[in-house]
Amino acid sequence: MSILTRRRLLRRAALSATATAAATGAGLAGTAAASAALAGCDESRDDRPRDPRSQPAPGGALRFPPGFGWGAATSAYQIEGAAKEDGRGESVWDTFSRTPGRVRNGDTGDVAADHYHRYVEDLDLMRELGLGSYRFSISWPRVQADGTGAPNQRGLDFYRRLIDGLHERGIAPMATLFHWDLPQALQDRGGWESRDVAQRFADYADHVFRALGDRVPVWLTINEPKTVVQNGYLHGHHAPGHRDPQAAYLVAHHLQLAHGLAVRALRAAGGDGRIGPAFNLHPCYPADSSPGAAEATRLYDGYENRLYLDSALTGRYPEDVLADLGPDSRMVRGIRDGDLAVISTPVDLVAVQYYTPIYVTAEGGTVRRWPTSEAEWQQIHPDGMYDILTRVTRDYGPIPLTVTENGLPTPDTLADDGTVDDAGRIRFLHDHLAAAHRAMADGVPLESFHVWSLLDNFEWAEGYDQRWGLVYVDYPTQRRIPKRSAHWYRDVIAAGGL
Ligand code: IFM
Repeated sequence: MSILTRRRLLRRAALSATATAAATGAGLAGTAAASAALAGCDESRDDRPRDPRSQPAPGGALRFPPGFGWGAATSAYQIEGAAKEDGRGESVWDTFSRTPGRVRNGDTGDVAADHYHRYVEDLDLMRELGLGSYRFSISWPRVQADGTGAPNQRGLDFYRRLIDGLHERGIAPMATLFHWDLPQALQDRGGWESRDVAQRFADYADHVFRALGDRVPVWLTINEPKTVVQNGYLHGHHAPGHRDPQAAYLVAHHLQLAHGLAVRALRAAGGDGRIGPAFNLHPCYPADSSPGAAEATRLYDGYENRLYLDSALTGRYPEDVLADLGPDSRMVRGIRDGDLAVISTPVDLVAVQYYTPIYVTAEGGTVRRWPTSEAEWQQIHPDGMYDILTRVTRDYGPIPLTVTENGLPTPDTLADDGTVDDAGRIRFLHDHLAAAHRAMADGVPLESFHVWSLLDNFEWAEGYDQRWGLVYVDYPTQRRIPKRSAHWYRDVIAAGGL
């Protein structure tokens, strides 16, 4: 592995997230105090320079097309709780979060936002928001406790009830098959370092498609393979907590292979569901105008973006990344004839998750250009949304895109009057939606946008400290309280734009 790669691996900021807690059973319509707070807010927490006259207010000039999918997203381990119920098996995140020192405050997803028991209330919240699309994930260990064999009907039944509840409320389900909660039993057999796990994933996907395929119009295969690779296997901040670059890129290949096998499983199962990958993409910019920075940025982009996009959409791994890894790397040695054809099985759409840009120095390190959110890895740069969306369309053609995650953690607190004023989130979402709108005006076939996240939740290694939700969760009581941003987003949806 090259020096540049090594340095990059060492300096790469950790991508990890948050969640927190608290709130009320009152729906959006019922939270008059929160609505009243819409009138006057303190934006001082958002420290970016801005024109003080530019208050984001829905109903302005930026209209999205009729039928645009206004959505919000969650994932199973981050919200469901019910860790030991109805036959659910252990996942790598159960193991990891229960290991002392791995997660802030020793938090676990055992209870999380208790969505498993409160999903009806959460469905009603979604309806009150006016969501047209809800992106959630299916917990593999709920469906197959040990990751293999006959499916657990009680696990599938939960998702059937959730999906039926979405349809009853006019909300389109978008289901992710894997959002990091690998069954621990499969980890014990090598996890994603084992090629066999890709086949196990295809079998699991097949069970899910046969049970739920008639009711889910859009499937996503693997959430952010890059985060599993980087956080799970390079930096060790996420489950399974390894720090092994050689293993990391073999894992990347197996995750991509698993994606392709799942796409094929959906085609084999029949039906008219659409499917695609879910990539967190980072626009990479040179930190200065030197040729060295340009060159280093190109390779950085290869590891961040092209490794996943190129293999899934063109059937080739980027030559510069393969050369940097070297022919003796475990990944390169692990690629077999026919793998790239599987990985690049045609998909129906690509899900883009955008949070932050990356600025790369000639030495292959990174620098900050913009203020960060509470997540120190996240620089706030809405133009990056435009850049990454237009780049995917330019480089890979007019395949339909969906933004399946965009958001930030803000220091939300529940005020005495029962409101949560997250003005920074409103500004952030306004500016990123405006950038997405601009990309659409320039030809990007973007069909939907999902805020991360619907609810405050378990933000992985950050536990419940960071709050990413439109809806505040008061963890001691599990009350849901729509934040000011939830009211704002409801109005955006109702207006069809900004
Ligand atoms: O919370 C995570 C999510 O699980 C995957 N994408 C990034 C989010 C924020 O860190």
